[in-house]
Amino acid sequence: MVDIKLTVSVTAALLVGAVVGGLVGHFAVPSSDQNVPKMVPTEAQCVLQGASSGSGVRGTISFRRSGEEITVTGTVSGLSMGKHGFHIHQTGSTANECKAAKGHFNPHGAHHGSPSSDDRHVGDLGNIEADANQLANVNIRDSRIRFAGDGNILGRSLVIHSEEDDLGLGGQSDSRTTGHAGARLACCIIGAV
Ligand SMILES: [Cu+2]
Ligand SMILES: [Zn+2]
Repeated sequence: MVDIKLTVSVTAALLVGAVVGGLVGHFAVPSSDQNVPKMVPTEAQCVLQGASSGSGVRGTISFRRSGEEITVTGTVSGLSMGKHGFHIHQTGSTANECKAAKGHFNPHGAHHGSPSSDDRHVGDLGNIEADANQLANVNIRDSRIRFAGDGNILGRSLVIHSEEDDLGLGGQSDSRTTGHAGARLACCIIGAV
C-alpha cells in the first residue's frame, strides 16, 4: 500500500514537473521578436581611412537595410586597377594599420568563401573592382550581414585589401581563412546613421 501510494505521488509529481517545465520552456522562447525590427536601424555608414599615412584610398560606404537584405554602396578612390578584397572584420578598431580589426567577422565558425556560398564568413563580401581611374563603384546586396543579432555588423570594421580575394578557391595556405587578399589598404568602423 505504502509503495503504491509513493509510486502514485512520485508519478504525479513528475507529471506536474513535466507540464510546468514544458510550459516554462514554451514561454521562455523569445517572444520579443516582433518588437525587434522596430529598433533595428535601416542605415549605416563607414568613412574609409588609409591604413598608413601614405595610403591614398578614400571613400564613404553606405549600408541600407530593406527587410533582411542590406545594400552596400559607395565609391572608393585611390585603388590600383583590378579587384580588391572587401570584408567586414571582427572588431571595431582600426588601429595598427587596420590590423586591430582582427580577422573576418565569422560568428558561426565557417570557412572563408564567396558571398554566394553557404559556407562563408558573415563578413565575406567578395571583391570590389577599380577601373583605370583608380575608382571602384561598390554595389553589393547581401542577406547574411545584419544590423542586429548574430550577424550584426554595426560597430565592426570594413577592410579593403591590396589583392583580389580568391573566394576560398585559390589553393593558397590562407585561401580558406582570408581569401589570400593581402595587406590592408584602408578600413573604417561601421556605425548606424
Ligand atoms: Cu579582409
Ligand atoms: Zn572571410
